[in-house]
Amino acid sequence: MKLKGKIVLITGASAGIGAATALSFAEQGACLLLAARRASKLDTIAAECLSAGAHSVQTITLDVRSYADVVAAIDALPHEWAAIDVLINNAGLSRGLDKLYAGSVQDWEEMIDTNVKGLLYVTRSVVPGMVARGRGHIVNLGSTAGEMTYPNGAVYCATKAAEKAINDGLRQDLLGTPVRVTSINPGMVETEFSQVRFRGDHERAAKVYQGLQPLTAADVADAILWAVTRPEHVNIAHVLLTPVAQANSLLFHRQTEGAASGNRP
Ligand code: NDP
Ligand code: 8X3
Repeated sequence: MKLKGKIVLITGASAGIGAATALSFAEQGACLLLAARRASKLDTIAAECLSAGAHSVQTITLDVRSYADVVAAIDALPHEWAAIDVLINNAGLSRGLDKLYAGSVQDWEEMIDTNVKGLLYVTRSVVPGMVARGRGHIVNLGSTAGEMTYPNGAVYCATKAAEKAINDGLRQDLLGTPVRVTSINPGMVETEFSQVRFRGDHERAAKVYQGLQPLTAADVADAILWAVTRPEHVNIAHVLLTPVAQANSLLFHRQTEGAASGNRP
């Protein structure tokens, strides 16, 4: 599939994997709809995308946790932007690392509302149009966390296990249409993710990546671009990518002296 002139909606495009994906699709000449809550960050990414070769860019200030806002944003798209070809359900976050029985209910709700319900809301708003037009591709951001739960992260892991089920269910429900569905499941990627998880505690966030070379957002964007640009009869169901120093959710090889290989800081 060639991306020149194709309409691509990326949620969570203001940072990390979403921003890197926007740039890599911009280089292919795509028309980009960039959605997130932080408008000023989106404006910066939009300008970078135009310089990188995007055909055109629109930003959408949107909190995916509100179904009404998601529906309104999609309904308000001008005619020339309405026929979305590729939806990248990337908006997501983790909050805290706590034993389940001592966790914050507010944190649980934020993760579930964003990573599960937000993904469903955007999918529900965009995919009927893809089916009606007879073309489209949905890419969902999963995680190694959805394949294997780790201590103190049960609720974040549960949201990514839900993503796996939704991805697989959507692919089954779209059977008989030409619409494709892909889950991209990265391991550790150095983005704002840990800053958000630890609410701006830079020291704690840095420890997550200590002693190993994590994936970059561009590495994940590359996998997304690859999945989307396969021939139209090929559906990539899921891609699992990790740093070489990570075997799964639990097992890491860190060069830091004294660090146990399986440590999750
Ligand atoms: P970042 O924190 O760098 O980026 C997250 C993006 O999601 C931001 O653009 C943020 O924008 C957006 N976002 C968060 N909440 C909302 C919301 N309610 N409405 C709209 N947008 C929202 O993290 P990553 O790039 O690392 O994460 C992207 C995805 O990749 C997530 O789904 C994450 O779970 C997944 N992932 C990340 C991994 C990692 O190790 N980093 C590994 C595996 C998967 P804003 O704040 O402006 O709204
Ligand atoms: C993000 C990767 O291992 O921090 O999904 O949960 S991890």
